[in-house]
Amino acid sequence: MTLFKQLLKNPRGRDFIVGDLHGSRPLLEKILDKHDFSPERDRVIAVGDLIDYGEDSLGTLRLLGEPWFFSVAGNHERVIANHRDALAERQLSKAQRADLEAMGSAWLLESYDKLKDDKWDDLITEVMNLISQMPLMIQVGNGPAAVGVVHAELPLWDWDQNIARLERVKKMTYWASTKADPQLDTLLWGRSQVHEVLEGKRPERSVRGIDWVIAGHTITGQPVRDGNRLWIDCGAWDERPGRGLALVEVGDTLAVSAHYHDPSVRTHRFVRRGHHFHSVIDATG
Ligand SMILES: [Mn+2]
Repeated sequence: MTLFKQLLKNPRGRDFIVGDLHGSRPLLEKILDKHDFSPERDRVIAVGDLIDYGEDSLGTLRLLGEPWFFSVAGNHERVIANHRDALAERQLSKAQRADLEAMGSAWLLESYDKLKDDKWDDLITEVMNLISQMPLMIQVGNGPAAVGVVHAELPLWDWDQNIARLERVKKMTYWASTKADPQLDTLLWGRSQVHEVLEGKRPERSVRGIDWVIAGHTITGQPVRDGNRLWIDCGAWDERPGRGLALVEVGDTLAVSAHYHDPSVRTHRFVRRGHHFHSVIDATG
């Protein structure tokens, strides 16, 4: 098993790509209801960071057990894995605990402190089993209409070259290791591309060999597009107005709806024909 996962085109229903959930399973369920989501036919692909900050990290991570739910890993899942041995043995150092606290992992630390050994064993085993099945890149569909999903950003400007690099590392090895891997860390931690886009520094750039690349990781007030790259972390766990969960329906057009806590909804539709994009806002409020 490698860190790349391909999902064949969904013959029966729709595919939705959702932004960083950070424990926001209840909000996801509410928004999926609004889109008449069918667990028998439709699928959800998440951009990672299922855990930390929000109200139900464990419940959100457990979505990975649903046949309709898929996710790439984010840096928050990676940090838990970095401390897996110390967590399992209940031997966290002060520095390790501080690292987890800074990541918003109070949900896990509370159980670490409170649970009896057998219950803690069950919990940390379940958490690590779920995290260790997560890939770092997902491709939905194949051919020129395929859509790529990654947590932060791609280090190489060719989709297949990024896959080739990932495929050198076995999934089991990656999740068992606690060493940083600079070649792969950009996928989980990188912000330089989205910052460049927000600062308007460069002409638009696209990733070759894929129709769209969808990522999260950096909270923006609304989804940000540059070339065929789209960042959709609108801060679902943060209940203030102007934050919310973005959901992308994959189809001939890319329908991107940002559901704010206000609770307004803004929908953009992106049509890609050659190098021309048309963004149509078709609903506000
Ligand atoms: Mn992140």
